[in-house]
Amino acid sequence: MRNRRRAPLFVALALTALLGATVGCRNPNTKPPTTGSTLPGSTEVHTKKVRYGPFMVPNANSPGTAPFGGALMRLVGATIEDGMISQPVKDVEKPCTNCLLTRMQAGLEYTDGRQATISNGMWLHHMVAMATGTGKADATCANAAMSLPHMSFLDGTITAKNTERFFASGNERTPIDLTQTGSYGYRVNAGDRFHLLVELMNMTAVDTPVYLTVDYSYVDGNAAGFHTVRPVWLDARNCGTSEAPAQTGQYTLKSTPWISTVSGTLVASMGHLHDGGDRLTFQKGGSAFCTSVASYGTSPDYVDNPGDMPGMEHGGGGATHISEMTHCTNGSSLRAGDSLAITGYYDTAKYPEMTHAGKLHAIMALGLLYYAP
Ligand SMILES: [Cu+2]
Repeated sequence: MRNRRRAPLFVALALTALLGATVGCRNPNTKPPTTGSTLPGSTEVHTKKVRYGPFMVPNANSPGTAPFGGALMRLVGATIEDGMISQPVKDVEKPCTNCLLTRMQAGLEYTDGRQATISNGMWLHHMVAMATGTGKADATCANAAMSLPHMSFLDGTITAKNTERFFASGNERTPIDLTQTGSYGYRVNAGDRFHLLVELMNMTAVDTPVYLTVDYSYVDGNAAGFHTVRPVWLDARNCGTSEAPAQTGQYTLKSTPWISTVSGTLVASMGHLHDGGDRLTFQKGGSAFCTSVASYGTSPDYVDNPGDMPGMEHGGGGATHISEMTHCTNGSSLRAGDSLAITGYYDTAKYPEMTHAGKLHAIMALGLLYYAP
């Protein structure tokens, strides 16, 4: 059980292997699928799945792998548990350039393309996608004294002032669809750089290579009638690891309000909680405009294999985990001076929290909101 791969090999793999996979277009009457843009101004929607990795996730009995043996994480009070990998990967593949991303959804795949899910012992614990480029700045961390998500790349050219967190996923794999209330997309310019924070967990007894995937939909950057959105990351533990200590019973976690400096339209939002979480609300000026509700075990992929790893305490015995978080479409207006915030609601009588080594697993309460200036 102790034959885990060493970190340097892994880092080399992670940094070099960035592979594109399937590409398609939704409109059947057009040219063969392409990853590039079509005619300038075209509203044709392209889809592309990008596979990132492979990431070798150590078996459940082996120490987790993280940069510098987890020293950076310990420095900020976080820990890397057995059977986990936590990996910043900079300059990863973009699905397109001079385009607008209209939909994104993360996934996890074995090297043969099969889906890797809780039911077979693999967790897409977290992924965060970040973009560096002209006009990019992290709304809620750009003015913070330090921002760990940005610093973790150990690259002075990646800062919260020029790099923004624009997409994220937990294991529930909530899709972001920016076209539900209108023609919106997240802009990707030719010079932009994409980076990922990847955290994966293995509950099996075997070191397992997997790819993180993102299914992107996009249109040309000048698509007629389309507007650009900006992301706002609202987090009860913002600019750090996002992790907070778990409590028991009914309790809430709140973010620091973000005061908008722009006016526009609220387009979409979705929350992320850990097991034990019931719902997450987004507030504008103190009143909720979106409730992102957690559902548990709505598909067999989110139910532990009853036979998994006795002694692994993350679940086991057929426990259910968060399988969906509601995605909100908003449409209401945003004005300069408005304050935006989130509140995460936990209820451990309703939904058990996960434990590890006899202790409650850290929890999160964060929401990602998109507005069109
Ligand atoms: Cu999380």
